[in-house]
Amino acid sequence: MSGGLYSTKSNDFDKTLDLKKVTPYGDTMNDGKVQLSFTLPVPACAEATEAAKQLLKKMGLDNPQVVFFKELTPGYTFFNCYGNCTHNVDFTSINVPKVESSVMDMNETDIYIRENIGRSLVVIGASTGTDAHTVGIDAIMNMKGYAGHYGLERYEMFEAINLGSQVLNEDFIAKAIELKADALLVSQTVTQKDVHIKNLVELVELLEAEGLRERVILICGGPRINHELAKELGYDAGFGMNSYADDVASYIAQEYVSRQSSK
Ligand code: B12
Repeated sequence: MSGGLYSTKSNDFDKTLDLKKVTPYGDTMNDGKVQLSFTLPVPACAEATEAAKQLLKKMGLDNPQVVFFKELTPGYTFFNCYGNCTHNVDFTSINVPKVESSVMDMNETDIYIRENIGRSLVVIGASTGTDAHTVGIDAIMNMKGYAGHYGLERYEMFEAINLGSQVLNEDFIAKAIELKADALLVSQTVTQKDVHIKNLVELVELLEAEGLRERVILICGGPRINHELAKELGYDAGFGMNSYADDVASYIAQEYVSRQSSK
């Protein structure tokens, strides 16, 4: 007997990958399976799970399932759900702007700077404005580094100064002037009410007012920052999640050399 309800054939799953129609992968190709979680401002009850399922349907998910729910506090219920995404995207048509530099490791960057610049580059970093998150900027700058990538403080050819968090843009600029910074590294984690945009734009405006903007390599980073956004806001480069000191150090060194040679 072949096929039917009790078939033991396991090779009849869809295995076709069409990059023009990419959809989520759960157990098998093109099954569209996604997991998502959210909170509804209603008490936990049968009507609440039904409301969650109806929302999933409206989000374009077939076979909506609530697999976990719990009332977190009276009147607010949290849901974990599964569903099959009915949409797809054309992966081949996507082109995302990226920082254009080749990534070197710490030793290669140090050698590159020694040979092409001949002095240490001064880099100042901070998490600015009201942002109290330090782990991101520390990951890039700390001697110990992050996920096996040493931070800028460890490089021989960077003088790296980490000002910490909640640094006012004015104080950041004052330090940049005092230390004759070659590059400024700004970290922004909180994006509620677009506070990061306001803060990042303010820094560019203050640098322009001081006549400093073109004299520094201006970089921002954070979990919700990307190169495209950074460029839009007037930065030279932006780095998001999964970026390391190697990426930033290589970029600064190569950008510095490229600016010197185009002078
Ligand atoms: C730890 C933490 C805190 C700690 C921070 C302690 C500290 N010393 O940093 C404390 C408890 C203080 C905190 C407070 C708050 N937090 Co908080 N926090 C987190 C948490 C759990 C982890 C962040 C983190 O350390 N990530 C690890 C680092 C390594 O990752 P990263 O920052 O993305 O950095 C990498 C890249 O982005 C990049 N990068 C980052 N910066 C830079 C800079 C440059 C120049 C470059 C090149 C690269 C780069 O490189 C890094 C390495 O790859 C996140 C949730 C999460 N899981 O992400 C929430 C989170 C960031 N916090 C959040 C919020 C809302 C807050 C508070 C407002 C909460 C409150 N209501 O009080 C306050 C904010 C206080 C303030 N004034 O800023 C939200 C932000 C939501 C948003 N979109 O705005 C998050 C996402 C939690 C959530 N899901 O709601 N938080």
